[in-house]
Amino acid sequence: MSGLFITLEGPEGAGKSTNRDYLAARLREQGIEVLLTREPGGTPLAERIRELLLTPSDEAMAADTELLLVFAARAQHLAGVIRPALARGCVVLCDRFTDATYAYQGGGRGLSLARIEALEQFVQCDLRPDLTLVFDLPIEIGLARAAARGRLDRFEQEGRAFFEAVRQTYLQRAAAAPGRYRILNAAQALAQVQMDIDTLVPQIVELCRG
Ligand code: Z5A
Repeated sequence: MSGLFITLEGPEGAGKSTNRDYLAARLREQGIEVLLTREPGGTPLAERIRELLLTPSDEAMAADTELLLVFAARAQHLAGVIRPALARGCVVLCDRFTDATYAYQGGGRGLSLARIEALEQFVQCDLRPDLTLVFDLPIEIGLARAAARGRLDRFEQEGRAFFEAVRQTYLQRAAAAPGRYRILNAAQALAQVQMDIDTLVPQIVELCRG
């Protein structure tokens, strides 16, 4: 038995966490076993790495350090949570995964795609998401939502060009592999975004049962 690996991606404040919970509820109504998780994080050790990544510090973090920490957390998460859940036949709904590395460390920081691809292969072997939902919105709207929450984390302190590169990287990756990605307009009212998710639920149920 093997489960289904679904990732939710997008810039800050796009509604990934909110809609991950919503999608989980819709799938559970169909009798599907769902595991919710997030990156960076998802296990106690990976959550400690998340703290290192998100907490602003006087010592600037080198871009390569950031990349390696992201993949170190991912290796732990895969071993401890994602692979076991998929092996049990669960649908894993993961708030961010390696597309975020391409978007933030590749697009945002300008690290080479070849380096990210090499680490992706090393850490994940052949595991890739079955489906990726990209919650897309103009960065000003997302940053305003994130700012309304209070103190900004280390990434949220970046400038506009960084977030525009993040957004464009997501859109380019989705355009290059339309079979795996679904783009949702996350600038709409939440109720409308969730109606769009509702239209995806039958496809996801079919993938689970197929
Ligand atoms: N990162 C990385 O660099 N490389 C990697 O490989 C990975 C991650 C995996 C942590 O991610 C950081 O790690 C991230 C990239 C980096 N950058 N940052 N910061 P995170 O997922 O924890 O952080 P985030 O993207 O900032 O999460 P977020 O701001 O919580 O966004 P969200 O989950 O997409 O949104 P939300 O919490 O569901 O909603 C935010 C607010 O907007 C909330 O008050 C909602 O009620 C509201 N909301 C949501 N949807 C709507 C709509 N449609 N209308 C109005 N209001 C809405």
